[in-house]
Amino acid sequence: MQWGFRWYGEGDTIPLTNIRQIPGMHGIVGTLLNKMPGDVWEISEINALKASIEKEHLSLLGIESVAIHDAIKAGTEERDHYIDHYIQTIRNLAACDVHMICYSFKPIFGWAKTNLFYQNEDGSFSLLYDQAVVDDMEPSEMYTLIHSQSKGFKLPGWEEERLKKFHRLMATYEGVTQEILFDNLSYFLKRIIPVCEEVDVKMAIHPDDPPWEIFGLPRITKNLEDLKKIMDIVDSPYNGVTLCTGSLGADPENDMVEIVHALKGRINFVHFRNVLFMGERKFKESAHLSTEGSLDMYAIMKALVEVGFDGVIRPDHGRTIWGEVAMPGYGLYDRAIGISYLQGLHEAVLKEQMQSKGGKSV
Ligand SMILES: [Mn+2]
Repeated sequence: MQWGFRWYGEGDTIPLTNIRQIPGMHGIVGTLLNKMPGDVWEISEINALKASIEKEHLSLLGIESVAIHDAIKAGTEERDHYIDHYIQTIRNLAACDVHMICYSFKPIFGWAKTNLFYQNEDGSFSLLYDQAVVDDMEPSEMYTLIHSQSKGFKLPGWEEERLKKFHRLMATYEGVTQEILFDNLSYFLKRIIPVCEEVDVKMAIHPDDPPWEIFGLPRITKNLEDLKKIMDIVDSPYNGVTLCTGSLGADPENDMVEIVHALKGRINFVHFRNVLFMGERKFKESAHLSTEGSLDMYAIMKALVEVGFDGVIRPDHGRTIWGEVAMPGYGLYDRAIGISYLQGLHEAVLKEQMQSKGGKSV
């Protein structure tokens, strides 16, 4: 496995010099925040990002995300033009020796929470989702809510400017059912995956967060059944998933261990995060430890080792702790604690496995 950390570029409050000091850290899952969906990522821009990371002796392990233009998701007549751009970006990333792209195929809302700074009993803060709050809201109000709580941080996908385009966006997706959205994803994958195979770039689709329908918008990455259907569109290891344990795991019906085994060979990226169920469709993002949330993180790590996962893994959202001022979910401290815990689980699982095979402990 390669241990990674998400980093938003030079504007991130967390310097690479700090990330580098986290034990066992291999590199960064990065992005170009100035790129709009549909833009071609130029080789010079990718190389500049890469150089800034390599200067700190870290590697650029993959991209999160190269966003998909709404024309592709909604299947409008401009989609081929934007798929051509996407293909050029894939080729340019490959030319810069970057081989993994995380993406999502969700209309309008990439992720949703109803409280970005829910105060836990110990004084730390977590992101929280409560369906009851969403049920009382108009979709456009979600932007106002997220923006009002973001403490000045720009949250990807929730920029206030996007709200201005919101009604136009809603119109773009009018009549786009779950079936149509799936067909549009099929069209996209059938065009890009042959290129990914040619240049060795693995795609990793991110599941819905939360993994159920909100505001009546279609969602096609909610559970194992959905993901298997997507894997079947193009049966190739280059058409893979981002196993986001906190996204899929927010639905107690999703058995994470079963999902890992069923997606053997198709998990191209892992987001490791725990959630605590607080009621019907209500949960918060807890600390990573199994004892702090509702997921069995040991069992998930064990399953990943059993299926031979050897890609990039990173700690997902952490709590805001120790008075840190950072983007909600993306502070340094709790993610650093989280990754050390994951590394501990991984080492234990590996050594257990070796001992049970009668081999010598490493
Ligand atoms: Mn995730």
